[in-house]
Amino acid sequence: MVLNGPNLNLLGQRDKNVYGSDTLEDVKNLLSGHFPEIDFIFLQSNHEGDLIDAIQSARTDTIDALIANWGGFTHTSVAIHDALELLTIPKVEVHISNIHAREEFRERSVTGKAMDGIITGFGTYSYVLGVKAALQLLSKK
Ligand code: CA2
Repeated sequence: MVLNGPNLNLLGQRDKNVYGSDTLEDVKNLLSGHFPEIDFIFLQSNHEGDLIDAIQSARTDTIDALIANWGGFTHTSVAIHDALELLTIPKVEVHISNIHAREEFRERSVTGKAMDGIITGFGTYSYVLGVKAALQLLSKK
């Protein structure tokens, strides 16, 4: 499952200097191009509750791993953090930009404390690296 948080529906339309020109549809295609054998569930929501519902829905045998860009909720959401703590599959957080090279308020990832790891700063290729990291974690299970 690949989850995308608030404003990522606007990817490729604004702030191209920070996030590049790929749209979220391009990211989806990038993943299916790199991993044709994987059946991705790819979602975006601007609503915290919807993202929490999706995390809870991943607590089934049918979802092998979670790759997520929580958008701005990364830096604020205790509720997403708490939902993640209850999810035991591999969980990889991804960011298009390098959150450590930007404003100070982006330095801290609240959600990241409940993920297995964080990939940040490789443009939309961060998603590809996120899937590779999840596959590595699954191979060790
Ligand atoms: O670098 C990332 O992937 C972020 O998760 C993106 C979030 C930001 O709040 C995080 O600090 C880092 C913002 C997503 C907003 O997406 C936009 C896309 C196009 C234009 C404007 C915003």
